Amino acid sequence: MRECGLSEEEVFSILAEKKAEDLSHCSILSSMCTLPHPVAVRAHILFLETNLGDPGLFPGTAEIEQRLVGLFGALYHLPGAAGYASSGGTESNIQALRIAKARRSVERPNVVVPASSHFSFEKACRMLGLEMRTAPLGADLRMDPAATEVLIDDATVGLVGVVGTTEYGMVDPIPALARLAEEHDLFFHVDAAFGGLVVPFLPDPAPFDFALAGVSSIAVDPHKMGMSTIPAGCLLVRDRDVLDLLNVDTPYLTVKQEYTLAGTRPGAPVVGAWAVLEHLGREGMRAVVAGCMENTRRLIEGLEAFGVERAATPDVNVATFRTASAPPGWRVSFTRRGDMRIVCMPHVTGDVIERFLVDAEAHYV
Ligand code: 0PR
Repeated sequence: MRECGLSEEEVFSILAEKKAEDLSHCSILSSMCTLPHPVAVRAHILFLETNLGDPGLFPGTAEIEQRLVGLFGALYHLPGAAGYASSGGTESNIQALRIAKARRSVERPNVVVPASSHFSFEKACRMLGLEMRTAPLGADLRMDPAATEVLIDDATVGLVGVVGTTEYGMVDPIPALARLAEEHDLFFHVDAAFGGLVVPFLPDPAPFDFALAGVSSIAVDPHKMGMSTIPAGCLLVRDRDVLDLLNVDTPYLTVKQEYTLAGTRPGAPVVGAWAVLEHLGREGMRAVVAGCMENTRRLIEGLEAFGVERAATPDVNVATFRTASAPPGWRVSFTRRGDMRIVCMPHVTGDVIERFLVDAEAHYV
């Protein structure tokens, strides 16, 4: 650290230079994050210094966090659902598996996750000493319930299904998995980090939420399709008591116990997330999702017209293609199987897709 500080202008000139090195969202087709909605930015700035880790000091912010939980509870057909705002899908998934492990004491516990699950489950299992059993997918790239059941035994404490898989944008057969969870008394966590703010707004939404009796918890990330500022996730649980399994004493805070993973927790993105969803309402979210799905279809049809085959017909706005090369100048990603992957986030507008298709024609045809 410097002995004598730089002037504010000097600091900001360095920052401006570094910011200019970052990619602009105009060319980013590989991200599940997007430009924050202006309403999120405004709310975020207003609550910059708030800390949900000591909620008694920020009761107004804490109230908005609980309203966000209430909003998701209502959206997921359980208005009384409990939960809290996390830093994103990774934390929500870790916490869900902590609950699954704490709920049943068995020797050498295991959890069953789909082969398509996000790598956060591997982190969670390593941290928690859980054996991770990977259930194969069917030809449709969705978790196969029959092949899943084979992996369940007396030491299985948790089951995971995904709504909007990271790589191919598929929705697992949650009703069949929920039945399995009930039959085997498993904690069933639905990772809807991405799809939780897509599927409810589709014209014919697949059932995945608390309306299914076997669903125990749901992860959803406002900092993905919710257009909030980063970091904003949310973990919802059917039964409030399971959160208490994670409690530790916090004697000198304004609350005497906490079940969250992080201690200090930013209020700003949480308030931003709530503000956007309140502002847009279901109607606004349906319009955002319809636009993203339309762009996904347009992209798939456009590339197929150039002879680039789709790798899947996705349930959400993730388009994948059987090609290992992308038109220059665009930031796309590639799946573990080597397919090109484009996430049609809100910043990937119709104009962006058309510009991409012009470059794609020159590249592939
Ligand atoms: N669950 C699912 C289904 C996810 O897709 C992700 C992240 C997570 C959990 C974990 O969420 P957090 O990263 O918020 O903890 N999916 C994206 C991915 O790993 C995240 C991402 C976003 C990656 C933007 C790159 C990027 O530029 O691909």
